[in-house]
This record gives sequence, structure tokens and C-alpha cells, in this order.
Amino acid sequence: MGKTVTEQILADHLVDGELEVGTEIGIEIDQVLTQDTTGTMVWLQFEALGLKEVEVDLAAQYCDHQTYQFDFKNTDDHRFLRSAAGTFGAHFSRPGNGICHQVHKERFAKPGATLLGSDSHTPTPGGLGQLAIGSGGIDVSVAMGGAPYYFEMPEIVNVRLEGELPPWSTAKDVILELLRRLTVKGGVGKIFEFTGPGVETLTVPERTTITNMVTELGATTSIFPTDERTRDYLQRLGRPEDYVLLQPDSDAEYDDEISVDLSEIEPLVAAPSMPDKVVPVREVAGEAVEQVIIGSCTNGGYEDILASAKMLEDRQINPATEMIVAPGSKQAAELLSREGWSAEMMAAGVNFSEATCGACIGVGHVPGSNSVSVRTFNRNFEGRSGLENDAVYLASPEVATAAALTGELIDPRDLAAELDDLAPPGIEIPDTFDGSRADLITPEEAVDDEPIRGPNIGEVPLRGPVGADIAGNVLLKMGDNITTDHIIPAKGDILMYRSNIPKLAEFTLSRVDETFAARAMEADGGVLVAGENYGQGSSREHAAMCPMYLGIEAVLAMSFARIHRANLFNFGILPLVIDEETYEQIEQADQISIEEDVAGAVLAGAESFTINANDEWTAEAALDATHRERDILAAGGRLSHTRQLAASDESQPAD
Ligand code: MIC
Ligand code: SF4
Repeated sequence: MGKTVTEQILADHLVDGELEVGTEIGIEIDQVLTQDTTGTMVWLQFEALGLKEVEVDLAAQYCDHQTYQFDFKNTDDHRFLRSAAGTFGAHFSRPGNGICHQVHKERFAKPGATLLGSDSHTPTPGGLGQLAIGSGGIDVSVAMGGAPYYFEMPEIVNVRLEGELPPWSTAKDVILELLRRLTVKGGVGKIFEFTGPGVETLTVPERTTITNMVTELGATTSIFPTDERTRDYLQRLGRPEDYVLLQPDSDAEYDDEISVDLSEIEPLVAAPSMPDKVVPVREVAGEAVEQVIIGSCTNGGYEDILASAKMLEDRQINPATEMIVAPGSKQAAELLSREGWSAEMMAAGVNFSEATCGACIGVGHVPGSNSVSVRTFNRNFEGRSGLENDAVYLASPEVATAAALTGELIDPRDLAAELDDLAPPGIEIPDTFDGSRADLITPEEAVDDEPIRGPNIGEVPLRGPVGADIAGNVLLKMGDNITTDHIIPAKGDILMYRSNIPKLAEFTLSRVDETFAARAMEADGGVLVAGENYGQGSSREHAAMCPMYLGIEAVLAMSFARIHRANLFNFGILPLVIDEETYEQIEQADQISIEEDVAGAVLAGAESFTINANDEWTAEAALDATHRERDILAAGGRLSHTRQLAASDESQPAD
């Protein structure tokens, strides 16, 4: 039987298991990436594992999330990351050089290769045929040491693209349409592979906008085949030798199929405050807009900013609206400056930020109270902008720029009809992305030979093995779609503690209940209860590490998001699945216990545990886990498990 593109790459990298949906596979990782807010823990765990050198073909450490360094702690983190990257053999991208996914796409992404990254939008280079997966930090540490990456073989969904996008409809609208149809949990356990005649109508940057935001569907990853457009793009990036042709075999079989007619796509927005609350712009037209931001790893590329610049040429933005451009990479910003486009935008009233994630996670440019912000980003979870009760719309650069010009949400087709000289900007790729490499330090250029720790760089927290029994109160009962932004918010004043778990843990679930961390500390443990899709969004392992630090032993949820589920195992927390009836019955403060020998049952492969609530009623909670995941739980988490494996390898006689 023929293979899909996904299967071809997986088969080339398979070191354990078989490509059967729902079974665990281990694959070899060629490249890894990490960023500043997950990276400190990646390197601390790399060291704690006793690893001495990066063993993959390429590792890159980016500093992109908190580049304003408004506290010495952030600056110390960046210095630690530079020194760790230099010591162990990774590339180092300086703060301000750009967002990891954009810079990685420009400098390193390689069709046919595998990439693992400690950021949920790692799948971005799927748009040029790389099989890229986001994970928790310790998975990256272990992979960087040369070990395989394990995950459950997902279903492969054929997303068949027909037709061609009409003027003013964009790649952003394609992914918003998928979110409208499938919702934020519609992609769990799936890889989306794009096929069909519509593929060749999309440029590589358009493809990467889509693959970036497929993350919002909860999918494992997504991928496009490669073609002349990929070859041409790599040529312009100055890396023609990285091109390989990747096409599905003619008899490849998919587990499912969705069809999207590009010619029917219209300008859309995701309304506040979930990426799947998608409506046509025309439905919300007239809503006053006070802030517009072009940027992020979804639409912060040269092509996105240029599209906006063309719309702004010889015009001025509305006096009641602020407009900010945060370029995805300094290279893009450099090109746009050399070509005069940045000056054009400044003249129109635009402010330029550093090439950073910044506003995407509430670091700077926090919207005003009771105001609407339109952003070209990928997430608009409530409060993520830094303002509780915010109203953030996600849109294409075209829709965002139309809002800046008029001060209100407006379909750009309607604006073009009003201003008869406003042409759809389309996508223009530069002949060559010939930017400076000054901010990208190769392992050979490294300036440090040992990690430099400031006072805020803490220790890796550890937990003991899963106990014989589990007993504690339900410390918090939550609803559906709780994001990792709820569990550990990413605002500037909290981000600076990502390397200091005891301090960071004080903020755990503070967005849901400010008293949570103190109550958990006092109770010395307990359990959490949640509805569907618990832990969606970011890959930050801190959302499992901090609950672990506070003594949380189990999370009882109706379903879990992929990366967070893996992180719970990695930090020794039992992720148990409950049905809706049990969810409805459990109340906050209930006393929950699992009295059987939990540790023994986990190792013996038990798939269900009886939970007892207040000695009044019982219910079943399922544990769907592989052997490896059970061993990790029993060891008390991934770090201890990996150390145990290494110790048992060493105790084996050499051949
Ligand atoms: C995000 O978009 O939520 C982040 C911030 O990039 C996170 C990573 C982090 O929390 O450090 C992600 O997507 O994984
Ligand atoms: Fe940065 Fe936002 Fe992209 Fe996350 S989603 S990597 S915070 S730009």
C-alpha cells in the first residue's frame, strides 16, 4: 500500500513500533528548537540528566517571548540560555532576532526532516514539508540527548484543497474556516495532511500560516507536500540544497478526508475569546477597534507585513486606533526597512516593536479596558492579552489593516469598494532573504563554555513515585477548554519566574481562583477536576510542573489536550478520564480517594480505577496509558525514569 507524506517521513525515522493508529511509536529527531520561556527548564533538565552534548543534527535556542527584559531575571535567563546553548552545542538566536518559528523557517527548516520543539506552534514548518511536533520541555531535553521521541500514532486526515483563493481571502481565512468547522478539539489525535489541486495555488508562507495555526485544532501536527513553490522558496532563502520532493503515493490511504474549496473562502475573524469562534467579518462589521497588531508566528512574516504596508501606502490610520507591527523576524524587519516599507508604515501612523512574541502573551501593548483589539495572531484566549475580559479578534493582515484604516471591523472587500484605489495586496516573496546573521550565533561562534546562572535560576523540581493510594480534596473544579494560560499565565510579571518553580507555583491557576495555590500548599496535595480538553494551548510543562510542586496527585478530566496530557505523565501526575455523569456529580471540596494499590495497578496495566467520593458514592475513572507512560508515572516522572533507564543501560555488560 502506498504512503502519505506523513507516513513516508515517519517510516524513515521510525525506531520503535509500527505505524498503526493509536499505538505508540518512537521516532528519531533530526532537529530541535526551544525558546526562552520553556528553554531554561529544557537545559536544566538536560544537565540534570547528565547529558554533555547535543546529539541531534541541529538544535536552536531562540529568545523571543520576553525580549524587553524589564527585569534582570529575564536578562539572566537569556544569558543562561546563551551560555547553555554555547556549552552544549546549539545555535543561539539573540533576544530581538525573532520568533522561533519564523526564524527557524527562514534559517533551518528542512523538508523530510523531523523537528521537535518546546513550543506548541513548532508544526509551522510543516508548510515546507518538515514533520514538526510540539512537546513539553523535558521531551526536548531527552531528544536533544539523542533518544527517540515517543507519541501515539495519530490518524492522518487528508485535507483536500480545491480551487483558488479569491482576492482578499487569505491563508488565515483557510485555517479559520477549519477551526469553524472542527473546533479547538477537533484535531486531537490527528495529523492533517494537505493535498489536492489547491495546494499549488498557495505560496510557502501561506502554507506555514495554516500549519502554524493547525495547533489550535489540538492536532499533533500538519504537513504540506513539497513542489516547485517549496524549491523556489528555499532558493530565495539561500538554501536550495535542502529541497527534496515529497508527494503522497498515488495509492496512499488516509484515515479521514475533509474537502475545502478555496474559492468559497471569505474574510473571517475568530471572535473573542476562542480561536474557533469564527464568523465572517461582515457579521461583526462596524465594531469599533482601538488597537490593531500585525505580528506573531502566524502572520508576522515579511509577506504579511508587506501586505499591510501596501494597503497603508499614502494613507493614514484612523485617529482613534493604534497600530503596532511586531515583525516575526529581524531579518524580515531588515528587508522591509531596506526597501523603504517600514518608513511607509511609520508615515501611516504605525509603531514598530521588537521582533518578539510580546503582545501575543500579554507582554506589552495590553489593550485598554473595554476595548476591541484586532490581531493577526493565533490565540485569543480570554485574558491572554494581559487584560481580563479582553475582546481580541484574530484576523488576516488584510482584515486587521482595514480595521486600522477605518477604526472599525470591516470586510476589506467592502473597504475596497468604498476606496476605489485599494487593490488586494496578495503575497509577494522577496527575491532573496538576504539579511544579516549577526544575531544568530552558531555553536562554533559560542562565547561561553559553561552555563551562567543568575540568582533566579532555580533547581529542577522532582517528585517521588506515585504513592500506594491517592487521597485528597478536589481543590478546584473547572469547566471545558481550560488552557495552559489558565493554569500558568504567561504575562510579563509571571514569565520572569519560569526558571524558579517555587515562585512560579504561587501563580498556579490564579486566573481561575486566586486562592488556589495557597490552598493547595496548605492541603499538601489533592486533585483537580475539569471538563473536556483540559490543558489546551501552550506546551509549557510548567502547567504540570507547578501543580506537581503543589502536591497535586491526579487530574480527573473528561478529556485532555495532547501535549498537556504528556506533560502530566512527565511530572508524575495521574491523568484520569471521567465521564460526564461523574463530572457533574463531583463537587469542589469533595474528598476523593483511590484506595487500591495505585502504584502497583498502574504498573500492572490497570485501565480503570474506582474513585470514592466522601465515602458516599463511587465511580470509575479510566487510565489510558502505554507501558512507557506507566513506567514514567511509577518512576515519579520523566527525569527519574530517564535516569533509571540510563543506569540500567550502564549496568548491562558491554557486548
Ligand atoms: C504560547 O503561544 O502559548 C506560547 C507562549 O508560545 C507557549 C510556550 C510557553 O508557554 O512558553 C506555547 O505555545 O507552547
Ligand atoms: Fe510566540 Fe504567540 Fe507564537 Fe506563542 S503563539 S510562539 S507566544 S507568537
